[in-house]
Amino acid sequence: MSGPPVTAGRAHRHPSDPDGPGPAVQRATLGRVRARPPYPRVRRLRATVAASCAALLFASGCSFGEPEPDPAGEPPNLPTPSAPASAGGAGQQAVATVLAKGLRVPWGIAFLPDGGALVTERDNGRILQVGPESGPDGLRVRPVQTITEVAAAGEGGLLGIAASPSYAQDRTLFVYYTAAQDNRVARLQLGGQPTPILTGIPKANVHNGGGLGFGPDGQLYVSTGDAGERPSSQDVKSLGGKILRITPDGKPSAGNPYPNSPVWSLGHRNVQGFTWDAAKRMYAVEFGQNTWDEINQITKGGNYGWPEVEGRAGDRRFTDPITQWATSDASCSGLAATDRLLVTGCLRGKRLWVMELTDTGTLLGQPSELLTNRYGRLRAVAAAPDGSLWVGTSNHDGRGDPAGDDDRLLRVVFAGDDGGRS
Ligand SMILES: [Ca+2]
Repeated sequence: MSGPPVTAGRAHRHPSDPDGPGPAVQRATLGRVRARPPYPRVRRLRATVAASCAALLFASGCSFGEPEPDPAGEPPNLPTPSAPASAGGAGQQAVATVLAKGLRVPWGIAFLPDGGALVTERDNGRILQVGPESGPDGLRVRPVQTITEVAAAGEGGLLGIAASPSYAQDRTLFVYYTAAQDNRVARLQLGGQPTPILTGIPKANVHNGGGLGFGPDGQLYVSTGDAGERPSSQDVKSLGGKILRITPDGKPSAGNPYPNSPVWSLGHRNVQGFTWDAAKRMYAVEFGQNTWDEINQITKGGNYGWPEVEGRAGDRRFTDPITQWATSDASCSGLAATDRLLVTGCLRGKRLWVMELTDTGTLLGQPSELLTNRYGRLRAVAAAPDGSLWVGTSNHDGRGDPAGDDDRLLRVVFAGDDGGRS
């Protein structure tokens, strides 16, 4: 089937962007990127010059992008594009296509071996299966389970979701949610009851953390917030304001920095997103108070300063962020890595920030922004098995200005200037 009629840049323009970029393309600045094997078209990106040197041509997303070949997993089964999916010409390109519409505060995304994904909805506690089959509006969206223990309020609700690294065999999922008394992590198989494996994470109307994901070491990482109790972030005995590392049974992982403790790093205010790069370095995005939002490289036992400091402090007791933004430009939630790029989705900033990593895990050049004000508030960001990024809007979260088809799931593909020809 074909995608909807293409009026690029209009049909999906967010109301907050009445005088946004022209109908076809949006220009943004991004590091020069090129495709390289084994992903001959767009999958792997490699920086060749500093991040601020090249213009990136951004095509808005009303047509459906052609799925890219994927040696590692099945790509989404998207409709055939009815028009070129990306703007032509020289220079680097990123293309956004709308994968799904009509969601409500999509928060976590976990890809499954069949190329589809499970997506949590924060406020109604539902788990949606998105794809791999397509429907009239993109990928088919089907509610598959509601977590009835979820007590959604404020920033709390059904938050992160992670699939077991051996999901194809064990069909096991992990979810992070706000319950009546706490935030907790539970294990479940679809259709079954969730079994809590880690409870007692502080909850509040704000700063509930919620990130969940398996690291390259096979351990389950959990990011929490201070739940408004600032001192908890520096208290090793509290689960608040931490990144935790546990086994799939909820026990502290072997090799954690504190004996019999799930704490992996501390001094966090509110971390909702984290990821690992190709060199297995961990990064997390952090909401600041009212000055600096941070990207931190996370190390075992690292202390990231909250509430003593915010942003770069040069205080030897604490680890400084690798980059920071004013909260008005950022307030970012999801974080994903694709090859050398680190991408975070921002709520108040209504954009993606794209960072290019060096071999040592520092930033090359300055972060670049994409999609600014185009889709409203952005939250979930996840790297799909086909090398694209999935991005969820968050315009129904009570702080946004929803468009008729919000919330949306987007697919973002970065392409080199030799994309499709190398
Ligand atoms: Ca900090």
